[in-house]
Amino acid sequence: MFTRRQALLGAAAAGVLAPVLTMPARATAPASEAEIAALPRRKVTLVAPPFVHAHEQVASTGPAVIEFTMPIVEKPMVIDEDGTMLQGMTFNGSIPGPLMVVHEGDYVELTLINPETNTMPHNIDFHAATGGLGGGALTLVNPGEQVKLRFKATRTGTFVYHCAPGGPMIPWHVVSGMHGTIMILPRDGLKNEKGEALAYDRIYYIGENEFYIPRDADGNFKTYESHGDSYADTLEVMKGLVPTHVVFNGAKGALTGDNAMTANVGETVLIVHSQANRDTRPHLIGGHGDYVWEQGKFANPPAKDLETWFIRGGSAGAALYTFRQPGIYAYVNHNLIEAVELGATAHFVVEGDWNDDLMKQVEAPGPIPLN
Ligand SMILES: [Cu+2]
Repeated sequence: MFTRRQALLGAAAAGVLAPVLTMPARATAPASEAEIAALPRRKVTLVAPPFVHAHEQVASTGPAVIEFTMPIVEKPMVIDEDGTMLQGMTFNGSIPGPLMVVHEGDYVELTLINPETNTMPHNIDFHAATGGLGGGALTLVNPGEQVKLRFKATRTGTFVYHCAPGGPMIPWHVVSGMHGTIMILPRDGLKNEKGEALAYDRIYYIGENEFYIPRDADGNFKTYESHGDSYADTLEVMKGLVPTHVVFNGAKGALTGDNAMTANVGETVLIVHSQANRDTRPHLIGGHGDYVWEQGKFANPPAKDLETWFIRGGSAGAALYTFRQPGIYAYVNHNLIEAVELGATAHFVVEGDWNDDLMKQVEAPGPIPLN
């Protein structure tokens, strides 16, 4: 977990006044291979969502080459409390794939591994990258192959990445779990609409995914032996555009109960929310978005005080909220049928002191007095 204190230490280490790259990288001349080779390199170990690998909010150094490695994992995954099985496809073994964090001007260098044990070709399209189908054209790997892609992080924000191996394989791989998000922070960190610094104490990554699980003649969800086995039936359900499940982080209940996200009163949490295929509308019940980059792009000032925000299919957004009351907060897709019936609900468990000024039960429930 990355803290505000670490962010401030990072800023202090940078001497604050130290020159940092503030010009958009896309406005500068292309760097030569020799210049890129001279940059420092850093390896990042990715972690499974909703958690996010350690990172600086304010960059304490200049641009670097940030090295990531992601294996592609095809595996059956349980997606609800009834044991319904998805023939899952994942980046790094989780749905969604991990949140990757770099700064503007950094180079992302990804080694994408398709192990021999897999059955299908895969690739990766980064919405943050420029050219080559977002990298999709340069990363198609068969089982038993790996590939290394480098792209320059020229625009700040939260951007989806997903598999896009061509034709109907594209939506099939995406709705089978092959999507994630990269967050490219401004080198000097997040800012509000006045250009003042914003920081977070905690960050969580929620990747929403709808599933299309075929049913048998009795209406029960079918289980398949393999991805290939499930393909034709799944495509038929997909073409109906009526999902059987709409979930956060790969399964109903993946972020509720014992798996709830946590925070303390007074802490500021950055919630990154992606949907690679379909629109959604996150809402924190009993809370708000203090600052929301609905489109997820930090070059635009954040909207303030939102009740519900809109995440376009194929994008990721970010909401910053300081918790003011303790309790269990439900964080939902505010299509409430999708939240309650289909699974798109998460929980935040927040500890701290209740503030009567903000809310108080002035009188407990009781009988209605007779005149
Ligand atoms: Cu794929």
